[in-house]
Amino acid sequence: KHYPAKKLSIIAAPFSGGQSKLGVEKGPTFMLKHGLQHQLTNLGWTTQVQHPFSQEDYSTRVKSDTKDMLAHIKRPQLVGEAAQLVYGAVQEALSHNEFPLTLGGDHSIAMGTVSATVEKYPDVGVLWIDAHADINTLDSTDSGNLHGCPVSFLMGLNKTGKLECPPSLQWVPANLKPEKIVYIGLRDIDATEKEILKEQGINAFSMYHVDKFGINKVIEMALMLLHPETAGVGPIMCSYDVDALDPLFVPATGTPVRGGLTLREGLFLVERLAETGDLVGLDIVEVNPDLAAHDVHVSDTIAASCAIARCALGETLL
Ligand code: Z70
Ligand code: MN
Ligand code: MN
Ligand code: MN
Repeated sequence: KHYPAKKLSIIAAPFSGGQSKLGVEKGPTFMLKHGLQHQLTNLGWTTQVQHPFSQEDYSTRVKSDTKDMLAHIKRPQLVGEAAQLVYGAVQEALSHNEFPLTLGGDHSIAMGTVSATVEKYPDVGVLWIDAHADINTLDSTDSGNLHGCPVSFLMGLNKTGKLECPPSLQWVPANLKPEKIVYIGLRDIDATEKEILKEQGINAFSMYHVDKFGINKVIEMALMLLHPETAGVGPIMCSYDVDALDPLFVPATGTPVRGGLTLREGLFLVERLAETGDLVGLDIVEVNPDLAAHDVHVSDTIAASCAIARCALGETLL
């Protein structure tokens, strides 16, 4: 319904500064080398690849810029700059009625993808598929890794804290309301994050709920929660951290947590979103080809990540 012209803007976001493990910046190249663009063309999409970081060298800056700290918060300047470039690329795609498919990179880039999508579709519901809640604030984060914080910035939770929001992240439009995000797949949440989720009244389906209700029922409930007035119908954006899937299927990621979604559950989820015709944007993040003990770990991870994109964009089994 939203993209009758089936035009796709694949946004390559090779960024690793939101966490501490190098290699996650290789995600986009590996997915594209696997043939993702051609696979999506075969589904009837006109595709182009955007490189918002073409003028930057974040890989070098991530390694060399040791002064980019705010208390224990790591690389706020770099993360703010990179996410803002991604924000611009998603805005651009949406302004041309292109579907933005953003390939990470770590999950801090979702500060850009989600806020640009909420700007374009003010009633959009965000499905955050992840083992983690990524809602730590500057004050609550233990690790200081900003990929564990994007949701707090999207919701404006760092405007009132003890640590002042660094200038590099003040551009983030705090346009995501707590009732417009639902999580699926959670199983590794900090105590501080549990409190924030409760305080903000955010709806979340952990792996417990996936086991209890099954993935189909969980998605139906999530859609109803995001669009209560229209019986679950309305624009949806999906920010998909591949660590939501069990490490059996996606071993090459920075923070694998056992007990995750099966590959079929993870693909069904996006197949179901494609079926609604209301998906308006997708991120696929946290693919790290360097964190594999064997070559087959890399190929499994890349194959699963590309399958997420294809299923979200219309591939069906029959
Ligand atoms: C933890 C933190 C996180 C992904 C780890 C972990 C966050 N809550 N997210 N891996 N993808 O550091 O804030
Ligand atoms: Mn364009
Ligand atoms: Mn995660
Ligand atoms: Mn994440």
